Amino acid sequence: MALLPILEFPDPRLRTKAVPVDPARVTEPAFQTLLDDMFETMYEAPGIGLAASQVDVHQRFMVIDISEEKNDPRVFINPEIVDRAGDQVYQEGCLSVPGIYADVTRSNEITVRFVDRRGQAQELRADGLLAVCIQHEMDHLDGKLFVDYLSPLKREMVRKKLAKQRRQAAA
Ligand code: QAP
Ligand code: CO
Repeated sequence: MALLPILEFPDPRLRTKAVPVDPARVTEPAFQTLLDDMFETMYEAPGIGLAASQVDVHQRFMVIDISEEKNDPRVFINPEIVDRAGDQVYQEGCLSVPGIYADVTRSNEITVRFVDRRGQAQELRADGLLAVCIQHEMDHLDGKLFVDYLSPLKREMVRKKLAKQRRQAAA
């Protein structure tokens, strides 16, 4: 197991559009180890979701665990939203944008098709926080960040705040 470095905004690599995972590769040891390393990295942060894009792997998958007890690990490979209903507003954060939180409007209820870590096709109806988290992580796979929903001025303020945080951490 290993902790993976997380890319941070405004790193241009976070803008990469991820390519689909070959489902035949999912059960290979190298891919399974990568999943375990992503869970370890997410739990250590601590976070509730981590997309492969955030650890500089530009393939379409992510890990999520929204449980309090950190005992409900979920893997979504090649996720696709096939149905959505309603809207909800949630104050989001992101491991790639540390210390920044902002309200984002997303679908309240989604149906997502994906491949699980055993390589099996699945369909899941999700709402509430899980639905928010799936949509947030899927945005990463398309090179999109939650701060992209803010005005350009607010996004610029976020960039400056992160640069200042980094300067102070280095000093
Ligand atoms: C995405 O985000 C998410 O700023 C996952 O200093 C967020 O795990 C989905 C984190 C909200 C739904 C709702 C953020 C940790 C973790 C920080 C995360 C920080 C330390 C964010
Ligand atoms: Co994120």
